[in-house]
Amino acid sequence: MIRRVDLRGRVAAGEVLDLQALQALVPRAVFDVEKALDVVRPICLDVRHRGLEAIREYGEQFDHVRVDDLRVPAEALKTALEQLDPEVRSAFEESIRRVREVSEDERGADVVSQPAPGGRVTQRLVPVQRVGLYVPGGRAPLASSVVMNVVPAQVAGVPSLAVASPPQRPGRWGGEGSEPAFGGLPHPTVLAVCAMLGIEEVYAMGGAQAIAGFAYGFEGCRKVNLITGPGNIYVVAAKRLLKGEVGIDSEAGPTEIAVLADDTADAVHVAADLISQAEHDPMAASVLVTPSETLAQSVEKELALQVAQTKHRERVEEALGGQQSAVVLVDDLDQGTAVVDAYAAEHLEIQTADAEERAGLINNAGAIFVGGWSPVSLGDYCAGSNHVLPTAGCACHSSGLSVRSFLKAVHVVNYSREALQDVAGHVVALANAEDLPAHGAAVSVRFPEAAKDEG
Ligand code: HSO
Ligand code: ZN
Repeated sequence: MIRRVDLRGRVAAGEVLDLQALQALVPRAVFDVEKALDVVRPICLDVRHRGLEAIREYGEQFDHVRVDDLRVPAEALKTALEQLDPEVRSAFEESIRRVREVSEDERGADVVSQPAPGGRVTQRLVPVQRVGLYVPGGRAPLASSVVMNVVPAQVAGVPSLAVASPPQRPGRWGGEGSEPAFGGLPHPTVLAVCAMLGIEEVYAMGGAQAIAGFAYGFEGCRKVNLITGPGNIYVVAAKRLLKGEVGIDSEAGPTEIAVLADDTADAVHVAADLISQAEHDPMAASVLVTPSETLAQSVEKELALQVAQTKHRERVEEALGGQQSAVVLVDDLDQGTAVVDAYAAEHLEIQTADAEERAGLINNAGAIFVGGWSPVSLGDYCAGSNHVLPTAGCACHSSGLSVRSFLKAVHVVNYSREALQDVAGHVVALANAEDLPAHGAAVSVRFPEAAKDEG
């Protein structure tokens, strides 16, 4: 069901596999954003010109439900919260509490430096003023993504937050007509979590049209400065297309889990973790990297047993059987570490005897889960860490969502007369070296006495 890649003896000791070499061995799922750009370009243009009516029409076409008023009424948010299962509500409360605590610890403060007497540079952290948060509503309604987007934005101090999530067809969840009140609205759990977090501005819109709606604004919705949150390939393509018009977080493709494990790992647990992320998407990647033939065999056996029992079996089988998933056998843990570091997984679990030290050797991963008691599922919901993370190797250059994603750093420069005079000669010299004498003049004009002295 899951293929094997045997690197034993194939990579010379000490040789480091680069990303390209590894991509050939464990290729990522095909997620052709370029192609999707062609699909979303006319949609975004249309939304730009026709606004609300265009968003309605695309919603009807893609979400199969006509929504006249995209803005979710306050009453619906209230009802969704009242109807939320109390057990689920208290779980969300704990999830929110943990993510909030981590975000607050990470908020950071302004930094004041004085590189010369009387010369001050302050780095002020300023929240983005208006943010649009996208919550997907496709295969599974990821209400936990509301927490992961909203809480860090609130802790950053973003004053204006709007949420978009696709409208659901009536009766989509639990049989025809079972939730008639929610037809044409985002999933009730998504609405309930918005209500828990005090979000009042929620729109029943999804796909590329929602991203364009946020980017350009439309009747009843002001344009936002930044759009964050995961979505399907059309959402990702629209974000890529409109980047610049608005800010975006990193692109999120199909989910990925890599597990680096040795003989001390529990095969039952490792298999369960690989299946947990495969459950998201037939294109999800589950990769085990180990020097232990024994563990590899036990995990393969366990996968067969657990997959047979799992609810979304078809999806999981497709993900595990895809070229993007593999059991990779390596000569030793050091080679395994180089392999997972080059792969730069969205989620990396390290289940080895020396897990904590080994985690310190990793540079590239969206998030690292250390030891046997920190599974990815914990991070998906309740670790306090964020689950909106870079996929597709983007962990080499990007970070997951955090309070920092919603803050901009502004340098505030404040020099005294004396401090400017002290450095004036250097500014003039550098300006002349770049043949930009007016730059130098803007400083020297302030010190006519000095020019006279020299003359
Ligand atoms: N593992 C997903 C996030 C998620 N899992 C939401 C369950 N709900 C991407 O990191
Ligand atoms: Zn997940």
